[in-house]
Amino acid sequence: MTPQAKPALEQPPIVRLESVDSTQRYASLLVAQGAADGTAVVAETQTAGRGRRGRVWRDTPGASLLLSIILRTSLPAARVVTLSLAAGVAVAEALIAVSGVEARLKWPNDVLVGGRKIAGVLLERQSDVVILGIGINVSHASVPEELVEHATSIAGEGGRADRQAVLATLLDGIAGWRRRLEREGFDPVRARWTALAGMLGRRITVDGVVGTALGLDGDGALLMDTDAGTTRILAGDVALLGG
Ligand code: BT5
Repeated sequence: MTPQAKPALEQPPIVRLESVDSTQRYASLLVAQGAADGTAVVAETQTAGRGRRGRVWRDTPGASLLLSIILRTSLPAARVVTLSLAAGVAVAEALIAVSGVEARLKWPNDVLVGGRKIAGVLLERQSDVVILGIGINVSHASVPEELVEHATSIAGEGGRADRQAVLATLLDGIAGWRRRLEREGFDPVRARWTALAGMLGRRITVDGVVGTALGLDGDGALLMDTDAGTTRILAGDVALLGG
């Protein structure tokens, strides 16, 4: 007789949907129904995918990885935003490990390959629960026609476009980085984020302010060297300038 396999640790549920307006909205309904910590909602397509600041996240059915994860975190409210940086790290690591593409991070929550966006992260809160939304462009069709200059996909970068493998690695990565954040604070995430950042030392503008990206402070804010000295950016949209 072969020895008994160890009982598998209980995995949080994954809810799989064909089409939904937004996995974020669907997840918020599950939160209201008491969904377990770590529950993930994964959809083949969204009819009203959300970006930040009221923007839209686009997809083509079956071509993208679209998910929301419910996190009942023990982090204090002021620290919750660091979860989106941890999620960016987990996305970049999954893309590098599974797909073999050179994923790099752009503050606050973009994942880029060769300067083009391959994935986005959206953190929303529902009272003390966090709903972390992630969209990853997997096959060529996932990139909207009008965004081809600014967006790319795993397949477009010649990577291994295996959605299930990326999803499994990503869910493990998020669970792991979330645990570290809760137990050890932001420093390990900040170190890994910095190592994967593709923008530090570059000239950038953030909502009209021009300067050089320096790094993250202990709260996850972006530090920027500007004419007025070191400036802390808490929220905004970064554009990389040439050079
Ligand atoms: C984000 O917003 O990058 C966060 C995107 C999160 C999407 C996921 S999908 C699963 C879950 N359910 C949801 O409803 N949302 C989450 P932001 O930084 O605001 O970027 C949005 C901008 O990226 C848009 O205004 C477009 O310019 C661009 N964009 C839209 N679709 C894109 C795509 N597929 N690939 C690359 N860029 C895209």
